[in-house]
Amino acid sequence: MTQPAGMKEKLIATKERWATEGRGLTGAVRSAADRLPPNRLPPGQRLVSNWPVLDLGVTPTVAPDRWALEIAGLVRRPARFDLTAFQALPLSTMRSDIHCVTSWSRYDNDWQGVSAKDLLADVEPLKSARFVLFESYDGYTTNLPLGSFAAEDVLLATHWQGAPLAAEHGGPMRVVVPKHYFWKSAKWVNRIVFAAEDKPGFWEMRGYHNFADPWAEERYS
Ligand SMILES: Nc1nc2c(c(=O)[nH]1)N[C@H]1C(S)=C(S)[C@@H](COP(=O)(O)O)O[C@H]1N2
Ligand SMILES: [Mo]
Repeated sequence: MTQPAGMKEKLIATKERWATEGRGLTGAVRSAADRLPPNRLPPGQRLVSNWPVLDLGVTPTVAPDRWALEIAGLVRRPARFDLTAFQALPLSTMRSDIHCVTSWSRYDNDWQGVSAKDLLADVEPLKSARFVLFESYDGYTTNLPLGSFAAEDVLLATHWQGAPLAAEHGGPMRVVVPKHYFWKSAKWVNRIVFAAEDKPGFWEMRGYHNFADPWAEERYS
């Protein structure tokens, strides 16, 4: 996708300003019980039925035969999966909600792909691995504690609502981490690095919360 010069910088500057202003914060004080169902919608969020596209304004095109997922760092078995090898991993189906920090949420997304649990069983993180960093084809990065990545509901998704994931939503493969704001769900992932130390990603370096729990309204740092 092409865009006017400076658009990407403008978009980044706007989101940095939102972080400084605390845009969208309700200030509601919530108990731990408030975070559980039936409070399915996190504070300050509104429900949408469409699926907005949010990224740095550039959709990287990756030909399926050039696509690869590299697993690096503190794992017993570092790996490089091409699409065929990746799709030979066990297939999982999951339904989850999306919560974007720009205040929209979308319920009941049906995903298909490889569960983080199955990937972890394949590469075996070492005891010293505590954090993961996702690196994408557009240069985007985001970080998570290994525990968040290892959660039951985390998926390396190739399909949405029964069809291959559209390029603008991260196809051929994106990560889906439902318990965190959606910027933690990296699109077009091509490398996952396991490390002992945490390393802030693109938005985490620009005023956004390092952990990003929507029910605790961890929007900004
Ligand atoms: N590679 C990559 N992944 C990314 C982003 C990005 O710019 N590049 N944006 C993040 C943000 S801020 C959000 S809200 C979601 C948006 O995903 P969607 O466009 O499928 O709604 O992707 C996240 N993953
Ligand atoms: Mo976002």
